[in-house]
Amino acid sequence: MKPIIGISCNQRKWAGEYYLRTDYVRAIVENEGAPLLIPINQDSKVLMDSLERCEGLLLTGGGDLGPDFHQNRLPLFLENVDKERDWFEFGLIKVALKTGKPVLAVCRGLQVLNMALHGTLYRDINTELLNSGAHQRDSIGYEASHVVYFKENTRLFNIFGEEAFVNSAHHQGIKDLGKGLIIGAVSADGLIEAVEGEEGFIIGVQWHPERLLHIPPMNQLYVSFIEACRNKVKTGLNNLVVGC
Ligand SMILES: [Mn+2]
Repeated sequence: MKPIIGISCNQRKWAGEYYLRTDYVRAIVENEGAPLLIPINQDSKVLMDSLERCEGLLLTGGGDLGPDFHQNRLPLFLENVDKERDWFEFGLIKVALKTGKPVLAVCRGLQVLNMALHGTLYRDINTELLNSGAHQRDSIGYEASHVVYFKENTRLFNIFGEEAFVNSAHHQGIKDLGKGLIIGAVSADGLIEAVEGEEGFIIGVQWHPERLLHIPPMNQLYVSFIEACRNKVKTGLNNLVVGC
């Protein structure tokens, strides 16, 4: 049996549609996982029952987390905010962490993961982080645009080695690291570009590896995630989640 990977979906509320970029499904299917798309909803029992059937959770990219999730409540610089999606994914990550399932969190997903473990975010790295460099250089994300440097003794270092060229399409980022997380990679300007759990398989990356699958380590990240799901690797961060 292939491990079932729950994937969080986005929505176009005005059109009455849920949607998901095809790259995520391709990255799971081509690496021996079975995707289960989870649409935005606020029913906590539905979230729990959906994830119970999954071996792991893939949190996807998207717009900015809304003002509910920022300590600095000024609404400036927030783009494509969807409050329903914020609370849906916050609910999903809480269930995944509480039940100890492997998590791969991409771009916005990394920010959701960090918030769920009591971390904080830059609302806008270009105004809040001096010399932050250009992280929005490539809005489509099929080409790498800046380097990240991996920390030794991490799962990410084992996959990527010392450094990698990554794509970048974000203007927010991690300010204070969440509890139970360690830094996996930083960019040249010092911004945290990847995190992982102190134990188990929890990985968050600020870039989009599923849009760079032709680069072997990017695909290997998905391979390792699906392997952890198949082996039911437990995380042990269950007592650190916000609202426990
Ligand atoms: Mn970046």
